Amino acid sequence: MSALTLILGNKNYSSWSMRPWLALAQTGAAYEEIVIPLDRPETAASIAAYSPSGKVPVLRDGELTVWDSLAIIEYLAERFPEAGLWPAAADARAIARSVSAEMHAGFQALRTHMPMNIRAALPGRGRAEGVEADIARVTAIWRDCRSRFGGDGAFLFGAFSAADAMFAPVVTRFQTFAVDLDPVSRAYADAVLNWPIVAAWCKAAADEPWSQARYDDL
Ligand SMILES: N[C@@H](CCC(=O)N[C@@H](CS)C(=O)NCC(=O)O)C(=O)O
Repeated sequence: MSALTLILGNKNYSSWSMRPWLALAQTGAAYEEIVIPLDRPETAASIAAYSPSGKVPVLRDGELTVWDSLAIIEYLAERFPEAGLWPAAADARAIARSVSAEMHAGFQALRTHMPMNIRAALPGRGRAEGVEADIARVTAIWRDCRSRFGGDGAFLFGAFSAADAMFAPVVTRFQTFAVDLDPVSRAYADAVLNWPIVAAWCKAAADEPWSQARYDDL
C-alpha cells in the first residue's frame, strides 16, 4: 500500500466516497485507491479489514487511518495546505465549513429518496415527502454562496473547494432525477459536472461492472 490510500465504495453509488476522492484528486497528490463493491455478501468483511467504523470511505496515510468523509477532507486540507481546499478568507471558510457540515448531517429525505446513481436516468422519481424542502434548501445555499463568495469563479467560493466536493453528489442526483433548477443553481451544477475531476469520477462510475438493483429499480 502506498503512503496515501483511499478505500472507497462503488463510484456509481457511494456518495460519501465521492467527496473525499474529489478533495484528494484536487490536491494533485499521488495516491492509490481500493474500491469495495457495496451491498454484497462479502462487503462488511472487506470494509472491516480497513475501517474501524465498518463504513467507507477510509484514508490510510502510512500507519494512520482516518475515517468519515468530512474528517478525511479536513485531514487532507491540513496535509496539503497549498491545495486551498478551504477558502482563504476566514468568513468564507467559516461559511464553507457550515454548509459542508449541514450537508454531512442533513438532507435525509433527499439522500433516502434520491440515492446517488450517476449513470442512471430516473426523471420524476424520488419525489417523496421532504424532498422538495431539501432541494429548496440546497439551492438556497448554492445561490447564497455564489452571490456572496463566488466572485469571478464558477464554484460556491470561487475556486473549487471542499464545499463543492461535499455537494458534488447532490449535483449528480439532480442530474439523475432531472430536478428543475433556477438559473444560478443550473450554472453551478453544470460547472461542477464539467470540472475535470468530477467528470473523471462520473466516467469511472459509468464504466463500473457492479449494479445495485435496489437503487436501479426505484
Ligand atoms: N458518515 C459517514 C457515512 C459513511 C457511509 O455511510 N458509507 C456507506 C457507503 S456510501 C457504507 O460504508 N456502507 C457500507 C455498509 O453499510 O455496509 C461518512 O461521512 O463517511
